[in-house]
Amino acid sequence: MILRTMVEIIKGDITTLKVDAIVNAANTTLLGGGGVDGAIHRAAGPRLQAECAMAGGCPTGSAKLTEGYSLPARFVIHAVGPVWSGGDQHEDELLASCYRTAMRLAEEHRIDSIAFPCISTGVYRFPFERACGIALAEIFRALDEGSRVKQVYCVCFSDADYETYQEVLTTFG
Ligand code: AR6
Repeated sequence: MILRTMVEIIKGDITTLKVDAIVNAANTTLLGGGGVDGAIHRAAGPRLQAECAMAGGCPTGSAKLTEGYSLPARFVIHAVGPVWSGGDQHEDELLASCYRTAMRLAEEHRIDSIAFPCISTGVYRFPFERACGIALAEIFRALDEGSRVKQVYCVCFSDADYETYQEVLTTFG
C-alpha cells in the first residue's frame, strides 16, 4: 500500500536528520526544556530560543513553526503534547491534535519530509503503545486526505520503543 511506504519508523537522534522539518515535543511556554526539546535547542543554537520567545507560547494540542537554524532540518514544528493524567482529561484527542496540526503546518509550508518524535511519551508519561496508535492514525489520515508530504519518519530513541512502534504499524492496513 502506497501510504505505508511513505511512513517509516526509525531509531535515532531526531536532531541529526536532514529533513524539511523535525517536530519538537515542546511545552506551552515554547522556551525549551529537557528531553528531545533540550536536544533540539542545543543543536539549533540560541537563535531558536530567540524566535521561540517571540512566539508567545502555544496551547496544548497545537503547534507552531520556526526556522531550524543550526539544525540540518530547515524548520522545527514545536508541538505541545498533553501530560498523561489517566486518560480522562482529553489526552487522546489532544495528542491527535498535535499530529494533525503539525501535518497541516507541513502542508502550509510546502514541506516534503517530516520527522516526528514520540510526543508526550517521555516526561509527560503518555502510554507508549497508545501514543503510537494515535500518531499513526493521524499521519495516515493526513496522507489519505491528500497531504503533499512525501516522507514521514517516526523517530524512536530506544530499541524497545522501536520494536513497539513497528508492532503497532503492522496493525495498520
Ligand atoms: N531524538 C529522538 N527522540 C528523543 C530524543 C532525541 N534526541 N530525546 C528524547 N527522545 P520528552 P514529552 C524521546 O520527555 O514526554 C520537555 O522538558 C524520548 O525517549 O522529550 O512530550 C519539554 O520541554 C520520548 O520517547 O517529551 C516538555 O516540558 C520522546 O522523545 C516535556 O519535556 C518524548 O519525550 C515534554 O514531554
